[in-house]
Amino acid sequence: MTYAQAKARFADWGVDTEAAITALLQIPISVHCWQGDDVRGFEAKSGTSGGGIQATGNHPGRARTPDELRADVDFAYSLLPGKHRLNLHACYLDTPETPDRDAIEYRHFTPWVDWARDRGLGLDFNPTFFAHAKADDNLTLSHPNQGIRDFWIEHGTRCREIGAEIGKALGSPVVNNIWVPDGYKDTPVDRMAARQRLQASLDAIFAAEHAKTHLLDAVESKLFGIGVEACTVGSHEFYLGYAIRKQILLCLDMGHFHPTENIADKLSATALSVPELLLHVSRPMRWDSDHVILQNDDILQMAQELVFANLLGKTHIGLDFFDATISRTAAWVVGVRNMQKALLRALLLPQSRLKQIEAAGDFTARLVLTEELRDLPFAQVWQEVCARADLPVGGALLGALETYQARVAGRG
Ligand code: RNT
Ligand code: ZN
Repeated sequence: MTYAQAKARFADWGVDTEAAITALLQIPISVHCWQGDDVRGFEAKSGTSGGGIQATGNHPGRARTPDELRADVDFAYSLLPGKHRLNLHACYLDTPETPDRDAIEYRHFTPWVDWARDRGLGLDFNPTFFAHAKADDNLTLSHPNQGIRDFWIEHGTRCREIGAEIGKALGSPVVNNIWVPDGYKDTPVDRMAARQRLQASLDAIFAAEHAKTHLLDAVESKLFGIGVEACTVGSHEFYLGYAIRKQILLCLDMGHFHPTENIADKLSATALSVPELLLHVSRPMRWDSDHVILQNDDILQMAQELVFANLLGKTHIGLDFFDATISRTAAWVVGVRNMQKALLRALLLPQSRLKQIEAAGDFTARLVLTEELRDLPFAQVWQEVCARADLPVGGALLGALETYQARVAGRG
């Protein structure tokens, strides 16, 4: 089937494929830098991630320097339709200096800003509350020791300042997302004290005002992590309440809920009470929250909710997975493309007709049509998007990914 034929099929349903393509190309995906090097970062003494998260595998080609990581991301972007963002973690600083986390400054990140400006890209940012001696017990902002809390408060405060500077320099607000690993392996007897300490530390970090045109604050909840099975201080209820009270962004990571929960269902429910949302699009599998995303029902439903609930304008879509058993650049390209394909499919559905049928109470028609619509020729529209941008699909995509992987495989 040609694109013209597919376009006609969609037109039969009242769907304009050109409008869908235009809308898709306006949606930036925030690409997470940490897939490129297995969440190691570029601090003098960087090691494994800790904090209940872990990248497993030893595939050749891990980026060892900021220059290598930038080259890898550039390559990934070159295979993606549209214009995207880069999501940096504080431990990815690019400087010959060796500041501790409580001493980082904007100037330690300016090579990233210059790189982003050259390419017209936006950046996002995250404080790094893990992989550090002061986080070895998986307690940071909720640590019982005031000195340790102060260290991490200083880190969080500086990250907001750095994020605001970056946002100002690039003319695009930086989403600064706070995730802390804080929690307990076994059942605590004083959850309240831990949560009060986390709350007070967050209040201290958020005390400074930054222009929303430069910085958007987000907080990310979690259910559990490795070694933090009994209690996560920053649970979903904790951060939902906190984000509403502070009117900041709530970050929903798709890997951070019980496996039978439907994260797509949470978008409309939370969006009514927080100003904007941040998504960490991910794929949980058993105890791991961070597999490369597939075109599975979870992702399709997420994209459909974003489109049907009219939430694209108030949702920042970021990816969060790390797989070190495959080509890291391929992981990025497949992950971003899957998110884009899911969004395109949602944009190509006859939304108003389906909503009318549901409002009329005709659930039979809703079932029949939603299942029949799965057979529409979405693939031809995606291939058209790629063809117009001169991007490979299918076997040609694999070839391009393998060629680059072969070039980086010799990295030690
Ligand atoms: C961890 C959180 C968090 C991290 C990144 C590296 O479970 O999902 O977002 O993955 O900050
Ligand atoms: Zn996350």
